Amino acid sequence: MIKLYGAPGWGSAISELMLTLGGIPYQFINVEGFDKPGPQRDLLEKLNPLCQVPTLELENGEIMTETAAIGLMVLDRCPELAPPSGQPERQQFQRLLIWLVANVYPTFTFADYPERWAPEAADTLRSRCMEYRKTLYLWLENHLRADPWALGERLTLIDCYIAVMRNWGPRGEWFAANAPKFTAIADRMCEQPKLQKVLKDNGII
Ligand SMILES: N[C@@H](CCC(=O)N[C@@H](CS)C(=O)NCC(=O)O)C(=O)O
Repeated sequence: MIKLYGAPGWGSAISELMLTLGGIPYQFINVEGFDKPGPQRDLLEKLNPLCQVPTLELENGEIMTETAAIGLMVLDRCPELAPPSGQPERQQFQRLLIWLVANVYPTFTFADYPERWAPEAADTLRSRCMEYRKTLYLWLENHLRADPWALGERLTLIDCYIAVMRNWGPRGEWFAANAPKFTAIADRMCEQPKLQKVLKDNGII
């Protein structure tokens, strides 16, 4: 079975939602506190030198990281979690998947640990990243169909990011006021019967 190293509510929740939607079994290994020195970090660092979650150990012992790559692996097993090739939604799915991890996710890398990158200007780095992230989310809002899912009629892996990221900065109240489509999608994800346990385990509902 896949071993999924993660921390409740963190990025590992995105991959948990993906695997759960795909009906792919996994064992969750809680490495909460991995971002500080200690046994959890020692364990995770051996598997993933970036020491990030999610980190997966696949059935064949291979290590898999990066939510987008995990998503592509899930799609190999469950193609119905993306629009079929040949439909225009397919390209938008591909674009948004990479766009999220290439643009939004790095703002967390820098803003969550600003003292790592700019110890002399940590507060400025944190607040600039947050302002930039808000502009990214406003762009995304304009590219969401939300009828009812991000890409239209079909629930896709993009919706997994939305459900988890709504709880991260700038947080739910900001999204509700500024990104109604994003909020509606996150709310819908929270109602999915299949996802109730994983959402609860991650403190999302
Ligand atoms: N590009 C990675 C980013 C993963 C990531 O940044 N995860 C965060 C938790 S939400 C993390 O582990 N941060 C710790 C660190 O960067 O040191 C992905 O898409 O999986």
